[in-house]
Amino acid sequence: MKPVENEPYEDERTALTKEAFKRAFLDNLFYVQGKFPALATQNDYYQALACAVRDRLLQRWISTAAAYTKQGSRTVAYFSAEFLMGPHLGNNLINLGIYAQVREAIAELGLDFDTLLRQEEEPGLGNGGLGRLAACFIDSLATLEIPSLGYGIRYEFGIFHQEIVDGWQMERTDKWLRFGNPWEILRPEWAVEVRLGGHTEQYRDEHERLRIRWVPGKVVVGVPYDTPILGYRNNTANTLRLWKAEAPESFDFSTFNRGDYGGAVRQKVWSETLSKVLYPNDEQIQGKTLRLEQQYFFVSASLQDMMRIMRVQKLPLERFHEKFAVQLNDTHPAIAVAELMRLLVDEHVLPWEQAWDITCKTFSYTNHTLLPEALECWPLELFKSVLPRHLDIIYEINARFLDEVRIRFYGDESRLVRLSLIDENGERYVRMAHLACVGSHTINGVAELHSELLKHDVLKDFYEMWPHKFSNKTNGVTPRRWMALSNPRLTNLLGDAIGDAWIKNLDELIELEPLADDAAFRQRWREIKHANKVEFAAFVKERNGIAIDPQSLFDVQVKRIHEYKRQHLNILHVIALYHRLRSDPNADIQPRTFIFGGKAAPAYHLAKLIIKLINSVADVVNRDPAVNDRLKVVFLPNFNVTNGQRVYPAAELSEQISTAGKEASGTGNMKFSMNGALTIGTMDGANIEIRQEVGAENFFLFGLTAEQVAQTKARGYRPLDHMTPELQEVISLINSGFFSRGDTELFRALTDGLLWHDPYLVFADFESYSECQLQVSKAYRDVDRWTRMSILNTARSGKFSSDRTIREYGADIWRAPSVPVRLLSQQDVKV
Ligand code: Z15
Repeated sequence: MKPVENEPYEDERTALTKEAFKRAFLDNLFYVQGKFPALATQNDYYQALACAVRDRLLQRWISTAAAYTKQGSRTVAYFSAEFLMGPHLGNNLINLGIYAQVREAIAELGLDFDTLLRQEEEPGLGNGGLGRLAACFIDSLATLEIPSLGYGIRYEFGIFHQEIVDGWQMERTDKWLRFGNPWEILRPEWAVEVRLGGHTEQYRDEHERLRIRWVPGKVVVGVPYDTPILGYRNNTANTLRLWKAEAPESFDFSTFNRGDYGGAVRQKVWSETLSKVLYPNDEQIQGKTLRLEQQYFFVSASLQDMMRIMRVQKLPLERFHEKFAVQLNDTHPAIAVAELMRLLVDEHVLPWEQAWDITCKTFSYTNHTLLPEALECWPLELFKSVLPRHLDIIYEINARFLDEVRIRFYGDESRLVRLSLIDENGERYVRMAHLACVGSHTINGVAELHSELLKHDVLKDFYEMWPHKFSNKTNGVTPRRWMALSNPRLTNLLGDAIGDAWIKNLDELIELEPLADDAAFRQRWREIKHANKVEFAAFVKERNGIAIDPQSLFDVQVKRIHEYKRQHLNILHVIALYHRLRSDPNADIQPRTFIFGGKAAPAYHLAKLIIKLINSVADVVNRDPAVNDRLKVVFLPNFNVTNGQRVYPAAELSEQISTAGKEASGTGNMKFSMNGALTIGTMDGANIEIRQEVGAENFFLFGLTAEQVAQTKARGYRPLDHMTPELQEVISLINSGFFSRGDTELFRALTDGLLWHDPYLVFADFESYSECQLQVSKAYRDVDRWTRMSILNTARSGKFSSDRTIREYGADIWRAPSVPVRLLSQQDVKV
């Protein structure tokens, strides 16, 4: 097939007009779903609509493939164990620029567009910030027209579905593929084999060269499933390529021939477990063999796929690093360093030095956390049993690396111990962050403070070795999903006020600044926030059965539940307010609705107990007529991308209250701010940069700084030094069983932790937080002041577009020029 050089032709099938859409929709209902209206379900209608949109994606996808094949330029490969995409339909309509037309077309067919949108099960193939960042990045890569591939795992079950039963989190499996997935295309012709386990042996090849042969214990096949990723209103459709694990046919054949049918079936079942389920931990590793196998599986499949692309484009493997820039999203894909070495040295017989040069020029590593429990280390024996050849390769990388260290730092034995890829203090481990650092030409953190702490703390020795490798790339989020799609009322107002160039160039929001002083504009701004709150209140009523007052301040903390994020600090303050109101029924308190949402890792008992406490407080407060006209507490079950899209537009106060120095960046903080919520937050992660941008007077700051946290700990933190009478009342109320029907022990693990050994310094920050919350209430009562602050938050949030982040990666790390795409039609492509 060859693209023909002529002007684009509007295909009848893929035109963007309302009429073409209606036709396509009815066509798909008949020929794809095989239903007629009397029998069709809402899901059939959704599928029919999705397929109509998909045709438009495919046209852009083919056009993009043609442009990239012709240009042959550098391609970014984003390696990530997680892609938390959220629903595709609405986003694709936004990026095609046809959301309004399609909405009308569906309405004219007598259907409810929002009901159809709600049919889509979101692909929840990630845990939280890290997976969602990957999704924002591939959106921005496509919008900036940078050739790129996202590589990951097509988990059959994504992040679990959270239900709340009697206040406790319950997990249900996420059967997101139940009704099929219209956004993916299976590419069985590009399947690859991945080996695992077994042992290695030496042999001499036909040229009498000494080589290593890896005799695997088992083999799986990786089958790619592709999802086209559209840019915003351009012709680019990049690819998200996710691998499903299957059994190789030859394998069950041989077992079957030996008469062992049961064995063949077990082999098949085992193979498929590799891509069966996402590990539901955010920022804490479990050290399970299957997890290492998953990581290696997708990394090996992806590197082999990239080598196939080189072959197709007739490029020699010596130029791998010129063709591809690979970004490692945390250490989860860091085994890629050893795998690329294996492929180049063992399979393609390149000399070690040349292979190492290619490898180091290919990879870049992003670190996302400073928490010690999140730094991946694999027990040596486990590692060896899964990847015997890679362990030898890592030993060789390490030996050469430590030789370099020895010369650079003459006589510094302890530095060798600290830098080694193998941790030998007691049980031996492979340190994945060290492998990533040694095998990458750049290393970055995800916010200014985080990158500084990396250089001077966690990766200090690497920084002293290679200062030039380090840089900061502050995170961002896509304004397409997090504003244009999720906040249509705001998008309309912005369109009237400043046009819609901001969707592609978020810095243009600065044009709003003067309007903060325009009373009529402020009025419209408030009306929009209010309408969003009314809509959200209806949703809460439906989901939780709780009536919340849209006149009250909507105070929101949504994110994974973790002690370092300090949801317990928030709920302690809620209890303090409750106590104040019960002690003085006439206390003049700003009415508030406290909204919480987030999942706890299933084995993280304390996080689950925090959820139980929030729900227990909610049960008491919401039923108590003495306060429930002024205080409400809501725990929104199953916080995910879809629910995020509902909550950010309605939020007025954004809770970003992590212990300073613990939250690498945060990205929810950005979504709130661009949607006009004010932040109450610590000097942590990107909060610092948000405050810098929006102005200290438009941000509610409290708490210890990272430096003060470190000092407090160095001196020996004693929670009781920070006890106040009010805090004492709060803890006593919990321990008295007031929120647990008289059970005085239920929350003991939580309160004892806070009282005796709290690494997150909740008590140390409690007073500062309570005081700051008083300032929030005061500001809220000055309606014009608050509105002005809100407008300025949106106006000054331009920096936090992931387009800016990706431009920085592009300029400083990848050096992959953009390649604009000319739209082809079917007429342009001849077989
Ligand atoms: C995760 O979601 C993050 C870091 C991790 O190391 C893991 Cl395993 C998961 C988050 C950070 O906590 C958050 O601060 C950051 O904004 C996000 O990654 C994206 O960089």
